[in-house]
Amino acid sequence: MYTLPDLPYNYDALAPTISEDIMKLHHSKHHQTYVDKLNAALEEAPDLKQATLVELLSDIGNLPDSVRMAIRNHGGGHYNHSLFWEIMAPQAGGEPQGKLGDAIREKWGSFEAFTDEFNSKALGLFGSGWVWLTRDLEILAMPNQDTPMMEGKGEPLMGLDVWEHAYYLDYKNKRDDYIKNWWDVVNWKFVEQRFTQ
Ligand code: MN3
Repeated sequence: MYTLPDLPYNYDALAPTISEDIMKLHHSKHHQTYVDKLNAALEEAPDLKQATLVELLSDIGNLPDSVRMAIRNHGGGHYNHSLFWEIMAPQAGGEPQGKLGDAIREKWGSFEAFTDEFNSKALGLFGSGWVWLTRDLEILAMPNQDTPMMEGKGEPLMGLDVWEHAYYLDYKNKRDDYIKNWWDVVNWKFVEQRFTQ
């Protein structure tokens, strides 16, 4: 059975970028629901309990019809949010250093050019979804709880939740302000570890 992971910091730690109210609701209600519905889906298909979540999401097309959509949405939701909490931290932000920083500057020319492309894909995503940075340094906007794993692109390095539940209490309809401010809480040390491991 899957369980809700603890946040690696307090609910108020990311304020004012993301308020305590949003973090509580997002983690203890939204994420908990993904966990509960993923577990319920696996009760319907107990053979799948032996597989890891990464295996399930990477092979989404071959799952039984009866549970494929539930695992796509709620398994994706559980994976994505578990990662999201880890790639953020208080007193974070800035520019990535080390190999990841070098690779980003090599591909985009500057860190700013990288964030410009990421922000414009986040702003342009219609409805609910995520913007991902893949292991191959591709920026992908994907709907709902879809992940690059579902396209054979491996576990993402990082991603931004642009569902309204992630920002609406603080930012209302101003998704652009949420996206711009979010960079202040990106935990580049953690993302760099994912890149080099
Ligand atoms: Mn969310």
